Amino acid sequence: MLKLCHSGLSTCSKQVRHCLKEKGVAYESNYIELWRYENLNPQYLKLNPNGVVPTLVHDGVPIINAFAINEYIDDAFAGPPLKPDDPKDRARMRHWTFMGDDVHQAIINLTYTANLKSLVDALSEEDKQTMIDHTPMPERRARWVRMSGEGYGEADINAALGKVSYTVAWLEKELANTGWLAGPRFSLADIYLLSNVHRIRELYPDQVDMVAFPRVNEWRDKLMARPAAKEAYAPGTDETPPRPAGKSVDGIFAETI
Ligand SMILES: N[C@@H](CCC(=O)N[C@@H](CS)C(=O)NCC(=O)O)C(=O)O
Repeated sequence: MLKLCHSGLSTCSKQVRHCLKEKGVAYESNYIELWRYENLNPQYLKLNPNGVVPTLVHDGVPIINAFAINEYIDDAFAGPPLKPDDPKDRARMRHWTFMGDDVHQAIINLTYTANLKSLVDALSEEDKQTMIDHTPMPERRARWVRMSGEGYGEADINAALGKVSYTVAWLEKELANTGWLAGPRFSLADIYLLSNVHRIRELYPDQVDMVAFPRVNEWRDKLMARPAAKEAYAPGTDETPPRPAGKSVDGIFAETI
């Protein structure tokens, strides 16, 4: 009835897993292995034409885009409310999701450079082209073209880090108000930004330095201590058993999910 198509490492998948676990909603896990390009499988593209994770499928209806999914979960299921009551706080919650999406673009470039470039370099030229041809979103296709060639250079990395600094500094200021991002209690805004801060801390810990950003660190620690976050962020969360390696990208497209 409720199926989540997601990937363990993906920041956006963590947001939805975290939300489902905060609400106490059970779901079937359908693990989409990004490093094997299962997100570009024609069967999956029918559910999510952008070819990204996550996708929630409820009663056969696909719901896409992590924040839209989380609002849907909060609206459709019982459990603790995860949206603020006050409309001004709701607007703030949505503002933070836009901030989260913005910084996520920078984080993708940092993640690709740190974690993915060597995997792309290992693909055959044919597989690289298959990837490019099958990536539906123009900006993602451009990223694959870039990653198949020289990748991101110093200027790109500095630009991405500039966006990260801007966002973290604003978070530090915002958290002076209530200790949460949108009003007097924990909300979907906290879930959304946590995954981005978590990734920044993994890749560039200096960007969220304890001394310069004490509130961001305190907020992150208190969120990560929540049982739902512990489950959602645990390595290998909800993964289906590993599939055999060594197939070409085209071979993977032929499989159903
Ligand atoms: N917020 C958007 C972004 C989704 C997104 O960027 N997902 C990443 C993982 S965090 C992905 O699937 N990347 C695969 C790719 O770009 O090829 C959404 O939820 O639809």
